[in-house]
Amino acid sequence: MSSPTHFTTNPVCWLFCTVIDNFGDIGVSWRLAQELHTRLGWEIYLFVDDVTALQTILPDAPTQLPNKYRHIHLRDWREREYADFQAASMPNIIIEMFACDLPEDILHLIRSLKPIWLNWEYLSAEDWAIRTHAMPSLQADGSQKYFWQMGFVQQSGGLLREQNYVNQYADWIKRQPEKPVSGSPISIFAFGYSSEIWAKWCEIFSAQSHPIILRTAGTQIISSLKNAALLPENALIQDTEYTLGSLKIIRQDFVPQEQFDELLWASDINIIRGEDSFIRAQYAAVPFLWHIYPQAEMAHLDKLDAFWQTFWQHVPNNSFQAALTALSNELNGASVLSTAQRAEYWAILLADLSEWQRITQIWQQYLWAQSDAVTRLAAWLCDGLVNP
Ligand code: TRH
Repeated sequence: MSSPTHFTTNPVCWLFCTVIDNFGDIGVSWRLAQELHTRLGWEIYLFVDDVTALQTILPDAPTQLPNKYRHIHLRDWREREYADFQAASMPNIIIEMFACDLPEDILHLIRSLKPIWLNWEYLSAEDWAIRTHAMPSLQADGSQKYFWQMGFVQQSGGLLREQNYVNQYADWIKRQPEKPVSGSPISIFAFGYSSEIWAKWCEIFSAQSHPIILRTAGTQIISSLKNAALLPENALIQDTEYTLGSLKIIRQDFVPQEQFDELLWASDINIIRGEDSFIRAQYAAVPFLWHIYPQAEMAHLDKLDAFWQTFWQHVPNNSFQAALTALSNELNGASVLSTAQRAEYWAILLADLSEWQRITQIWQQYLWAQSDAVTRLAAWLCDGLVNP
């Protein structure tokens, strides 16, 4: 793995984020900005094209740019068009989040200043992503851009994890009262994309002999249930709860990003989406299913497969594998189960939540045994200094 050869102390980093939709782009960018500042002491300029997305996950974020918020300089920009870098300190490092396209004056600046230039890529466990991690790519103008590939293995760019995450998690666990051995409802947190699957799965949940609480964040699951006529149009607008047989659906309002982990820690099952929520759910060591961001021509299915293959390489082969695979495939549009199969697979998982939890704990420990993405980035930059 080659790495760039020039770096200074107290670096200035410009980070560019395009909000394509939803909150994952800004969610990951904000976490990265915070980590680079608090851990490495870098001065960070976060260029963001949709400050309202930032406000959804951080309600006290400023509405007017430019601004400085929690030690991060926030600046306006538009992909390929312009970036407000007036009076900004010049960058030693430029990070494009998720292959966004920089405006010409920033490219001009890269040619003249020659900062370290990274493309911080979408999360993938696929082989090609691991192979291309930290590889340089020569641009037409002679500049060098490096790929940073987040991932689940030591050879990848790693995952974002705050230094105090493990302690915060342990403190929270300690503060929780003992759970009653039986009788309490199974609590599912679901934050997913629009899909017909939600109505089908809610029908299964509503027919269980055991009570289930489904907390759902965002608008897409509730809209999907209304489209399928499982919920009336006026449900979960004024009221926050709706009951269907054994299932109580609760509308979960958005919480600030720093409180998001607690939602995941407090559940018995998390069905999450995107990539930031997905990583946080894995750290929570609570049984999870991943509603992956759907891509054209079902390209997301390769990514999904690659993740589960990596997971099962590190978690002992388990009687849950078939049920989890079948339900994960159905959730993500790779297959359609019959009602009987769907009910049977859910019955397997719900019957032994402690076993499902045990395997997610093994996976959590596997991830925690590895260094996080910011530690890897710092080491990579340092290595460039020592071994030019
Ligand atoms: O919201 P997402 O599904 O969005 C993204 C984008 O669509 C993007 O274009 C796509 O490429 C990417 O997914 C894969 O992604 P995710 O990971 O679920 O991000 C949600 C963020 O919102 C995450 O940082 C957690 C945060 N959040 C809160 O802060 N509070 C909340 O209550 C909830 C539910 C989420």
